[in-house]
Amino acid sequence: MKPDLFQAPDYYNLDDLLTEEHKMVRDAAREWVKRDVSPIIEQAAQDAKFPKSIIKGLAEIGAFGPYIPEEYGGAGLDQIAYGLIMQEIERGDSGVRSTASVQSSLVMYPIYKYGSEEQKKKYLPKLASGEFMGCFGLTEPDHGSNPSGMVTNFKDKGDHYLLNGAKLWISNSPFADIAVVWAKNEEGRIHGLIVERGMEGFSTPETHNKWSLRASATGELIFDNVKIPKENLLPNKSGLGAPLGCLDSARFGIAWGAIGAAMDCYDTALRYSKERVQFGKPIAGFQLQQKKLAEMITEITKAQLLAWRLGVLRNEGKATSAQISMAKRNNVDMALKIAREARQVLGAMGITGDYSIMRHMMNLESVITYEGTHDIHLLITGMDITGISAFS
Ligand code: TGC
Ligand code: FAD
Repeated sequence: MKPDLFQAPDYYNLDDLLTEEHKMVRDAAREWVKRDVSPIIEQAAQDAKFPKSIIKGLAEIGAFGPYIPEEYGGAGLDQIAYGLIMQEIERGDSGVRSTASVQSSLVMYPIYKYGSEEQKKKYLPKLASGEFMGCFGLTEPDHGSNPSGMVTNFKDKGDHYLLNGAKLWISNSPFADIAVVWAKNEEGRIHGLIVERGMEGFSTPETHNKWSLRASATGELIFDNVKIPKENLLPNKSGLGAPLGCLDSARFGIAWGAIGAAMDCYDTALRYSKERVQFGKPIAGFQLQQKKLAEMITEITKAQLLAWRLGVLRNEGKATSAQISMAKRNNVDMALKIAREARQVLGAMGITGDYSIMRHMMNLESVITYEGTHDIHLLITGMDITGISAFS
């Protein structure tokens, strides 16, 4: 891959809306991505290998539990700082951001929000430092968009629970030390359970042949009569609202992260178009290329404003799940469209691994599907504004 010359676009002076702490956190993440992610990420994606070497750096920039209080090892930051970290990481690669999203919002968040004090003390500091890595098991082979139909279940056996079932498409599963798993009890009520690697009957086969998120490890979670100690049940919330609450936090991070991928594609296309000469002048001088670039920066700016406002609402505890859905849907779609346009600006060079655009484009095909598909988020908005569910 060519040297990382990224310059962040800020067309509406959004930096003026950020605090000094926001900028400090953002710049540290940006610097780390340039130094430790950009030089290795293309090869990792080509090899379809999660680069474990980045775990330490992710912990150091506060990407594991940015908003978890410091007493549990988190960085104690606000939601905008969390969003900015996700933006910078995804500027490097969506798969790297996935690892951070899962660890923070889908593993640390449920333990922090729904866990006992003992669970918080036992797991959160180790997850924040990267000593433990986690994954989140909601999706099943036959239940993706409709998680309430899940069949993974546990039975009360007196001094322990017995867990059976399977989860599919689980980020980080092949190397995770713990899994937060959603399963039904004998009454059909959904609960979260902490499953630890090494428990008998628990396996995590890797899913291969992905053309997307190749630098992120994806796999299954298989439970064959796994004995779960009773103290591993998350005691403070049950029902589908518990996992969906975690998704709110992760989807918010994705709404910011997608901006990072879009900014990288735009910046790369802008630079290339000024350097590439055809018909005796830089292609940036042709109206058709300017249209592409002008529309990209317009869409990025709108997405930045949406994410920032959502961050303010989250900080005030006022953001609704439907508002988060709108931002996730809009910003990922925006980023994917920009990646496709930006790739064309580079002509043939755009399909090579010398530039990041094609990798972003393929990654975003997963991002538009996971954490609720593009269409599911539209239906969430539809339900919110009409009061009528069109899901079933
Ligand atoms: P529905 O009847 O609407 O709701 C059931 C209960 O949940 C409550 N609720 C929420 N609570 C918190 N946050 C939200 N976002 C919530 N949305 C709904 C709701 O109030 C209700 O509570 P209660 O007390 O009345 O029971 O549920 P439904 O079965 O009709 O489904 C609704 C639907 C389709 C929107 C939902 O299930 C959905 O979002 N489906 C998409 C599934 C999804 O996003 N899966 C993601 C898996 S994890 C993942 O992809 C990680 S990728 C990680 C990475 O690598 O970055
Ligand atoms: P389906 O639900 O089968 O949907 C197929 C199509 O039908 C979609 O276009 C969908 O929008 C549409 N559709 C479904 N229902 C309706 C409806 N009511 N109305 C209209 N259209 C509808 N899950 C986890 O639990 N943990 C993870 O860590 C995780 N990581 C992932 C990593 C990757 C790389 C990927 C690709 C997925 C990951 N997922 C994870 C799973 C992800 O959340 C699901 O893929 C997603 O929720 C969609 O489920 P599905 O793939 O089964 O699609």
